[in-house]
Amino acid sequence: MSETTAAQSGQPAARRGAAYDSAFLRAARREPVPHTPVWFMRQAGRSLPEYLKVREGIPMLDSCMRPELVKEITLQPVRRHKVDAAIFFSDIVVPLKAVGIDVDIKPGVGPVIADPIRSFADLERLRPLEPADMPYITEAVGLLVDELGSTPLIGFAGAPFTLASYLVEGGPSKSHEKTKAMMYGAPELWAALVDRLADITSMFLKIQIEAGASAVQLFDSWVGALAPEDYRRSVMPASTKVFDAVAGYGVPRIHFGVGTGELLGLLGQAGADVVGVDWRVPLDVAAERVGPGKALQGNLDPAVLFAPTSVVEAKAREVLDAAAAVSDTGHIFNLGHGVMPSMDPDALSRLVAFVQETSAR
Ligand code: 1CP
Repeated sequence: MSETTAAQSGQPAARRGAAYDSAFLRAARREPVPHTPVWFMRQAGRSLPEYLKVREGIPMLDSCMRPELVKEITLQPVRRHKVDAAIFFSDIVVPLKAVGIDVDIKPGVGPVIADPIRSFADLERLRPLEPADMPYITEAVGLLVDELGSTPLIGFAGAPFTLASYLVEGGPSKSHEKTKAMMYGAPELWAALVDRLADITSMFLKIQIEAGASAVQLFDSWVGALAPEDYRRSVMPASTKVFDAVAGYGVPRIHFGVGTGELLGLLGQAGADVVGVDWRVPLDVAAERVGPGKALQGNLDPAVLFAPTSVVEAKAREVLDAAAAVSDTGHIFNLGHGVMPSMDPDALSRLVAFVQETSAR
């Protein structure tokens, strides 16, 4: 892949796509929109019967390496829910597998790492990612962009802290105890680890953008486990490195984490164009904490989807009203975290229509 991007050569890269004037990309750039755009984190996946059908008998990580299947799964929620953006079907651990880490996604558990990273010697197993390591990603993004037309495709990657947690713990963790033990107790090893992960993540995003993704989201999912000062000192430089690495493309960069109420000011400084907010902080309050010049994404409590439609609509209206109260902030409607497997897909489709119709200008 050439180091010279379209943006660096003077050609506005973000203008090249058919999706440039979509409500989603306009909101991300904080421009006027015909309606508030809406999509859902984890919109593809186990809540959809058509997903369960095409995934039958195919392990999760194998499915991520089959471009035609990735295309079909990515398109399923777009067809069904009429969301304003597609998110590429893959997983945050795919680039780790691509550089040779022994990782598997176990059903009902999540990513499991055979040999966790715990020492400087282990770090050598985290070699740099090259585009040639994942031709299936370039192919799948290309197929999708052709098919999606004016609907934007969001590329994504895991942020250094969230990836480090899986690599150091060896699997999903609520307490992140080994991860934090390394961060506090072996700061030089920690800094080297998150720096290597920042480079891998940057390349994963570049590969998706070069293939045609028109926005990217950095999933800093578990960063809410950190106190602000620890985030600022030990994690933020690596996340900022990722945002800087893809700045030249001119595509919107979204930054999302869970439980980040106390971190929103720092997330606003880390380098993204759009800050994702979970359901714990109303968007008008979040806008104050994030600071000026950023669009916001969020933030309906996913669990609200299990309540009757009238309640879902009342709570969605609260989210729209809170965003409207800060009129110069672009707003992308989303859940405060991902779709849950047990959610009723019809309730999600109704929510999409409600948001698009209620917010129509
Ligand atoms: O067999 C299956 O269906 C496994 C379930 C599944 C799916 C559908 C996993 C395992 N990953 C995915 C796809 C996926 N993962 C997507 C694309 C689909 C979409 O959004 O529509 C995305 C964006 C991810 C990102 C991801 N993977 C995150 C960040 C998002 C978040 O929820 O905060 C994280 C933390 C992961 C790790 C992971 N992969 C899978 C699971 C169950 C988990 C979480 C495990 C844990 O609790 O730690």
